[in-house]
Amino acid sequence: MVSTSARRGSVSVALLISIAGLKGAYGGPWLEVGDADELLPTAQVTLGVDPLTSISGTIFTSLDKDLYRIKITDPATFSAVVIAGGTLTNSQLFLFDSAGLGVYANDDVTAVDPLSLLPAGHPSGPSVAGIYYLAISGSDNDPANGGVEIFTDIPTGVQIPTIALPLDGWTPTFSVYGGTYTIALTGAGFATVPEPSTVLSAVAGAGLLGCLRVRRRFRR
Ligand SMILES: [Ca+2]
Ligand SMILES: [Ca+2]
Ligand SMILES: [Ca+2]
Repeated sequence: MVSTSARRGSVSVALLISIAGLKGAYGGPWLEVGDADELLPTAQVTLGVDPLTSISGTIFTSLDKDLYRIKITDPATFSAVVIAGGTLTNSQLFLFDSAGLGVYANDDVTAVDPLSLLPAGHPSGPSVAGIYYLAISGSDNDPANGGVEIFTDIPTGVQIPTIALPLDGWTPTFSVYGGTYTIALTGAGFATVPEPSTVLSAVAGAGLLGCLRVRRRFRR
């Protein structure tokens, strides 16, 4: 005979496994779906349960740029870095606020490091939590407003905005760089979180399944 505490244990384990499964399905990385667009109204919206730990995708052609709608959950620890291993060898990262105004950007980390870093705790970094847009391109496709570049186009280190106008296009520069990338993130979340009812009903469904399994075992 199965004791009450053993039954409770089985149900708890079933629930924990269900919740862990849901987290795996929704939380963690975001993988580019098709090709992310490059302008605010059509930016790719990340969807999932926080935290958002990375974004992976591909710069398909010399003119491709990818713009993602994300959330910054903790401005103090927010950071974004293109990690080694992708085939996009000369990346650029740009962060915009919810209105499309430039926050900060980076082409290369150092003169000898072709990857890009938006560091945590930078004075020009984000100061409030909320919706932001994160863009990646191959050097030297740069974001612009009315054809004027939004950031200081310095080759290394953090770039700051030079105009307070929103992203409405990109410089028509032909980049020789393309390939796959992964941007590791801290302090970030998904732009859109699934309705709690969806998650709860999935958890409740899994929990009910666990209970039924226990009951079946109990009857044996
Ligand atoms: Ca792309
Ligand atoms: Ca794109
Ligand atoms: Ca640039």
